[in-house]
Amino acid sequence: NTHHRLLLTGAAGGLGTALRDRLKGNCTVLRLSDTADLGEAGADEEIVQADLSSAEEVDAMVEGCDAIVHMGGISVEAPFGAILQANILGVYHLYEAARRHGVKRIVFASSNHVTGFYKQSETIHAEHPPRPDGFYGLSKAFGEDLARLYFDRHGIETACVRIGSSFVEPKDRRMLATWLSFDDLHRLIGACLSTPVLGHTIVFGMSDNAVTWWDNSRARHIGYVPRDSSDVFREAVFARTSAPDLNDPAAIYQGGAFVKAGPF
Ligand code: NAI
Ligand code: 15L
Repeated sequence: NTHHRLLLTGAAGGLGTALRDRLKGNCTVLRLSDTADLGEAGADEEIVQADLSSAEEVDAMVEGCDAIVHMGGISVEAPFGAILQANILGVYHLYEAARRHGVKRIVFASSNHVTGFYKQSETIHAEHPPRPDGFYGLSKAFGEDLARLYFDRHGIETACVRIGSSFVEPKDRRMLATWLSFDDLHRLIGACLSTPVLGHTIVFGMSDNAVTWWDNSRARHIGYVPRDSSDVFREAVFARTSAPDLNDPAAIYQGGAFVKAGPF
């Protein structure tokens, strides 16, 4: 176990649900939080309901934890007011609580939509400037910068994991490049939690896919080695989808359909 009490926010969501069992091996006690129902606390689990937009609730959620996996928040494009509350204020409240309570390491679920306006014909790495494809991606870019401030000033280490597409299987041709299996997500988080020196690091959350737009060579110190690949789904995905219209922005840009979502 790398940590005693590990907090998982967004625990009722798609990835939170996938991580709930998997993260038990990474801690003694797993504290689960969300606004949505989390059912009964299992063995070695604690449940703390909290709205990320409330500083008080977030403070109580964080107290007593020694590391955080922050999955909570709005996970798709949405009106700015909603993003402001859940993602922008939410991540600020989280880091303020972490600072007050001495939490020293955080894994932040960032997103590939921080760089959604790079082209699918480009390979980018962590030091390319952000090119968010909407308010959602912009809120994740804010979270990454906020995490950098709290590292530089307070020594709180963060892995900003720019998750590609983490689902049971890749749903379309774009996701052949962006897919991250749940097991690789867990491997990546485990590596972020246990590497001796994390610092403030940006890493793309992807499996070992043959087609990729992202270069993780600047995050070698994390020690993440993916074991899954979208390649095994390639034939089936090609068979059930048609060739993309190359004039469609969703086929041109890495963010896919997110580059066209909104305005609200
Ligand atoms: P999800 O939408 O299924 O789960 C997000 C959870 O956050 C939900 O259970 C929701 O109730 C909770 N939440 C929303 N607003 C909240 C608030 N104000 N206070 C407390 N809880 C709140 O999303 P998913 O797919 O599980 O993603 C988890 C994280 O990973 C998100 O931060 C998302 O942006 C990020 N991510 C996910 C990707 C994916 O492929 N699944 C890709 C890129 C990023
Ligand atoms: C995301 O950031 C979303 O949370 C997720 O629902 C997917 O749409 C993913 O990106 C993607 O780009 O496929």
